Amino acid sequence: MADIVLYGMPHSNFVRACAMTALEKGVDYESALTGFRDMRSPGMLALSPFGKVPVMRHGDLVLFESLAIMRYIDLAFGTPDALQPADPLERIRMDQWFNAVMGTVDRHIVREWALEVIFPSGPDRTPDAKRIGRARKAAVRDLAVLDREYAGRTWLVGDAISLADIVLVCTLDVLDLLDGGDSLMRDAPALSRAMAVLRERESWQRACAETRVPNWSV
Ligand SMILES: N[C@@H](CCC(=O)N[C@@H](CS)C(=O)NCC(=O)O)C(=O)O
Repeated sequence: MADIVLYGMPHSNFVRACAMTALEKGVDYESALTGFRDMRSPGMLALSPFGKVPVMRHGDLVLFESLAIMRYIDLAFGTPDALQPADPLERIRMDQWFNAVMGTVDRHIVREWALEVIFPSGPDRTPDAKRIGRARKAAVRDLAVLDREYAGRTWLVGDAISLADIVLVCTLDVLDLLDGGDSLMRDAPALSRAMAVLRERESWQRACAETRVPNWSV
């Protein structure tokens, strides 16, 4: 029997971030992958009252919100807190960057750009080009910020991989699926180098293999 169950859509950047965290910690997880339609089912709402994924179950414990899940996995398995800086101030900086990825980078790249392509809001169900244009411009600014932060370093915070790097690589990977998205990374050499290091990790490669879907039209 697997150690934990992870619920979520296979292509969700946050679900993948939880899967990658589990793989970093050597945790055996079962994927209870679900589609958009199942998200509001009574069974899912009982686990996740806001109707969002990821959700994690470990025995009787059920958690929603990626940061809580990833922190829990990091605390409960293997060497506790190995994916978070030991220094308290550095740990606060990790939270800062995690929340910036969750609230800003994800909003521009995933919510306002990728989801506009998948669920077009324009007339005749075509993507709203203006909305996408604004999101793209905002994403360029976000990448410039991240590029400055990674300059001369491998990890966003401290001297080892942390939960902030993990959520970031899972979020920026969405760019590869967007028309013209991958070219944005060309102007961000330090960020590109850091993402390449993360993509070499076995945890990344296995998380992708276990969570990638061939197209997004679920
Ligand atoms: N802050 C939440 C965000 C979760 C979230 O937005 N998940 C998306 C999938 S990536 C979702 O459930 N979307 C469905 C919806 O909002 O109805 C977390 O970290 O778990």
